[in-house]
Amino acid sequence: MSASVVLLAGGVGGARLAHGLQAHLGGALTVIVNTADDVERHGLLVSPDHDTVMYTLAGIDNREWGWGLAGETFAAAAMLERYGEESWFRLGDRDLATHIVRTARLRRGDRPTDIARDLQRALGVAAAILPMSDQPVRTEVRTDDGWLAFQDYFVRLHQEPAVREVRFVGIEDAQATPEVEAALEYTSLIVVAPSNPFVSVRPILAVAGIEAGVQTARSRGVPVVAVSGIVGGAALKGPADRMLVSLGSEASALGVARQYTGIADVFVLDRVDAELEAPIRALGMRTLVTDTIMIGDGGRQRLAGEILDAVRPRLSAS
Ligand code: FO1
Repeated sequence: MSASVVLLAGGVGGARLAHGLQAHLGGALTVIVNTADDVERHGLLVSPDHDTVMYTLAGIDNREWGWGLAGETFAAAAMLERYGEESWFRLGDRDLATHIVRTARLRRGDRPTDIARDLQRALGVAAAILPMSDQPVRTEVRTDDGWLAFQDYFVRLHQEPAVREVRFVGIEDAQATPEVEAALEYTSLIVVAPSNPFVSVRPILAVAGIEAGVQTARSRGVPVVAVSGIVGGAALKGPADRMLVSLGSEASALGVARQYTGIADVFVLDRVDAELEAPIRALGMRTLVTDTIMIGDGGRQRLAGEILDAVRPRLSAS
């Protein structure tokens, strides 16, 4: 298939679907990743969603945890702990190399997009993984005890506090990179990964130029397919189900679909939620009911293939 496909993705769910799509598309896949989860640790910049997608597309990801590297060791982390450094955000020895290279090049003034591309090429990644912008954006969540930086909420506090509000610090100065704009301009299909709508997908769409780029693509007939990360009322991974409730929606595929009203043309939901097809269609979306749980590489390729087949007639036309 010569058509190009753009995937908007956050962490774990996004990485798995990206892997399935890359098996079909290779270099014709471009992943626009959320960078608002980025965090500085021990003086190094860590970009979790980018790195999770990169390691997964390189086939060296830690399948057990859903982040970091397979076969990872933590000798450096143990030494940092001996020096009294915080250790709740665990950085493995090989993962540290990524952050060392990234931080050194940022200090030399290189663009995050260029750094990301070179890291991906070194790992043999076929698809292109584009940071949503080259300017820093940081998600913060408001809990009953006040505002928290994202990783403090997600990792240090184990996603335990109820999230009342989400904000993206720095978003007013962030803009789509030329690479992101070009990807949206020339794509034949846009897929929204089964990532958290609030803290993975929304930050990407909030970057100046990205939602407009998506809508411009739609106006020329490019379909937008969103995949539910909520199955049977529960998130496959992470806090999306609880956030849907605490942020005033509902923990269901319909609650997710509502976040994409006016953006998604097709909504992919799991068989167990088939009774939600009618209310989701009432939002103005076509529906694809299938097994949305990706078990292993085969499951990732299957779901990706079903999405591509669902829009193929339009792909070849555009
Ligand atoms: N998640 C955890 O639950 N515990 C960790 O110690 C942790 C470390 C970590 C290091 C590098 C990295 O790229 C991701 C890491 N994550 C960890 C996952 C990360 O918090 C999430 O993947 C994203 O921020 C949310 O998608």
